[in-house]
Amino acid sequence: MVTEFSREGLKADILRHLTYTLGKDPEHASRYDWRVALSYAIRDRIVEPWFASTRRTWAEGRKRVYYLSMEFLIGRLLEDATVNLGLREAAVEVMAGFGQDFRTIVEDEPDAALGNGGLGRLAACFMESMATVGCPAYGYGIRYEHGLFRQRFEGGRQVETPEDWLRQTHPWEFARPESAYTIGFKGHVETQGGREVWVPGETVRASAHDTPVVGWKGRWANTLRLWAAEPTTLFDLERFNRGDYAAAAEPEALARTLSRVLYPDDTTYQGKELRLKQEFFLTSAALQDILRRFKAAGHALTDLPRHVAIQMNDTHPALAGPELVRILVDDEGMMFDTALDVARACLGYTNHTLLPEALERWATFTFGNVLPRHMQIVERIDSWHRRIYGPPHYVGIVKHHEVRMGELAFVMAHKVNGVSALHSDLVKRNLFPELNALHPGRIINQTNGVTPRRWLKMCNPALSGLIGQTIGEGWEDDLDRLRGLEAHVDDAGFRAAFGAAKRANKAALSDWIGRNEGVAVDPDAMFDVQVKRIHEYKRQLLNILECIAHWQAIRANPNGNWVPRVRIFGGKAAPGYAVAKEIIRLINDVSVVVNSDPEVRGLLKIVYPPNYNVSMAERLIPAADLSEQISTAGKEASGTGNMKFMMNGAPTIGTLDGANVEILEQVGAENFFLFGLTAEEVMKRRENPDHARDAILACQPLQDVLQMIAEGRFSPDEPDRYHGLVHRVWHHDYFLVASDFAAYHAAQGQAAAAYADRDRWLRMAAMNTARSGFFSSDRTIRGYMADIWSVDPAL
Ligand code: 26V
Repeated sequence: MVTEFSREGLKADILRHLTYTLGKDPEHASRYDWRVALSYAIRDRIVEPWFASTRRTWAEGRKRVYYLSMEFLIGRLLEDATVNLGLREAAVEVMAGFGQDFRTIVEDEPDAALGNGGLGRLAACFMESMATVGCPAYGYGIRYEHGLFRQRFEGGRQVETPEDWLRQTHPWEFARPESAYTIGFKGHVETQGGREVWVPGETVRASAHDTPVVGWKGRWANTLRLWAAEPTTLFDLERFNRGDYAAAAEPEALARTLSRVLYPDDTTYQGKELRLKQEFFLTSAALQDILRRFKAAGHALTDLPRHVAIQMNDTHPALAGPELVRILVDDEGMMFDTALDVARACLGYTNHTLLPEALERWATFTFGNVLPRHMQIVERIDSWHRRIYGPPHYVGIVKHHEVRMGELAFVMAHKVNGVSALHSDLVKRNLFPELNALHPGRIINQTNGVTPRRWLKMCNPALSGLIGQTIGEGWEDDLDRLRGLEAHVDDAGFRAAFGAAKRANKAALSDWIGRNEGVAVDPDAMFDVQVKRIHEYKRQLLNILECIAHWQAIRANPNGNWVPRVRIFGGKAAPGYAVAKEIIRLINDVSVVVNSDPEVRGLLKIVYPPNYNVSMAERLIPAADLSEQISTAGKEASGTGNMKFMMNGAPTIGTLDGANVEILEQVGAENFFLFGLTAEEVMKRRENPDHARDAILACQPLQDVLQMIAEGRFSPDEPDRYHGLVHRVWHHDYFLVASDFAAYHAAQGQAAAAYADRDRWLRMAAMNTARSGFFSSDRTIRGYMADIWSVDPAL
């Protein structure tokens, strides 16, 4: 309940922060000043529940979860915190009283883009859900000075520029210079008094920055602790005094590169030493912090698993295994076998990809050079495992002069999980078949989810208002209640209101596209959206080829009964991923031709706003009619965007891949546009060396589309620009774009027909929202707590 009292209090606190924290006269305060003052006032209101949660965790001796992740893609924090504290209305009014528009203030905040895509955004949703369900937890990550690059288009091509979120004051964090640890690298191993001792050759400091993460209704708050790298010695005074200023600053420069930038490539694994150092930096700082807190409670180290659960978000923090063993054995004097048991009982590993090119493996040369003692421990773990579970099935951790991080994480974890039912099955059958046979039951599934506070309540006030009016409050932290909407789907009044909410979101998006892209789009057209990283397996290429076929069909039959469409793309390509960048350029080239074709008469528009990020997702997803989830079956581990669209009332056009399978199961085939080969059929299909050629020759529209691209229809200034791309579709179509094209084209036709029947469409859309309860990340977190962490919720 927002009372007059809380409103007055908020107002006073904003003014106080503006005046005394920022030193600004309200007369001269800028938008930035108002935003930071409001953020501090909101942050103040998180501090009490935050302290209370920490006190309860200590007092009740609760087990804590430590979520280790190289990425946390959190986006903006102001509105999220305001909504969770139940203060959005109050903030809107109070800011209006100051002559400030809350929306404008909210949008002034830069995104914290400390992640690439799905894996990092999942970590952010998990942090929010752990706070909502009352799971005592810390997120550990790196405080990158520069998050994911900014994307611009120049002549349709992606251009990257550095991102700079910390240029302005970041009001959400508390610097904790007193919580700092020394992190070692390189050096050598000595035997001292019968024990192995690592003597690092380089050191840096990891210094903590804490951001409180508050859950729904402010009932619980946890900490996201991000580490910044600092030099252990500030500078070389001797060199400085000699006037060699650059050389004097070397230790500082060296250290700071560690937390300087996020690696922007989640496609292809590269064995870069800096990346390995970043991974150890995060892992070592986290483990030192965990053990410091554990020891403060006075428990015996063998009791660690009763008090501590450590989750490795993919293999990036998989050094947690050998590092924990090193601390227990070398520093604490535990027996090696005991240390292994203790470590394994604490550790869990989540796998997020099957793509072989994205699986981490380090050359033993690099690994042994950067982490000499860990190399010895990894070899000892490997031989221990071989001895106990040995041949004939044995798959090594160290093989062909490489350390395989997936195998290491598997062996060191008591549970290994995939992120959707299909994916977990493939993890068992294709990725770790031998290890699965040696450790039956270790691999489990935890289907991903997303937080409905950010991805429905906050980003879609129109729809959440209608939900509240229809089924009452309480769905936000009990999303299965959305099922209550089903009873209203037959009510024409409800359907009209559902349609009106969507229409309002689409009108707002049309305005935004008009202002930012200079493209006029009709809010009554069908908004068909594909937003995600650009990857071959996600098949944005399939989408744009179908756009061209659709355009041709309109031109061939201008008087046809066409459903007006806006095809929206969003997403970044890794800077070194040439094929993905070529696809971006093709989409932009096609949009120029199609959007300016008078014969199309606005029946088809293609828009690709640059720099897709969390904030753009919050704008696009509530306005989407159709959700594009068209990856090659077997390649998308789960997808989480697919769940956000579903919640916001957008039916899916998609393949049987990742969590699409479970979306289909929940929503029913009549509310989903299914097409394409299954994972098994994909494998079979590849056995035919002529699969692409056969598919192209059997599908005239596809043949025509490829012909037009090859002839330079979309690149008249450089007709052979896409020769390579077209050649690859014909001859090296690994992701089966050609083989799935005809089915996709047909499914698009079915979607158009469904959309043309307004009543039918609104039923489908509403059913998607009504049946999306399963995809709350609260459900996922409760699954991890029960099946992996053995933690009871405090709420
Ligand atoms: C790999 C690497 C390699 C080293 C350089 C940096 C880097 C960063 C990320 C990755 C792996 C990315 C794997 C990933 O993002 N998987 C996605 O995880 C989502 C959450 O589980 C899931 O929904 C998506 O389907 C899956 O692609």
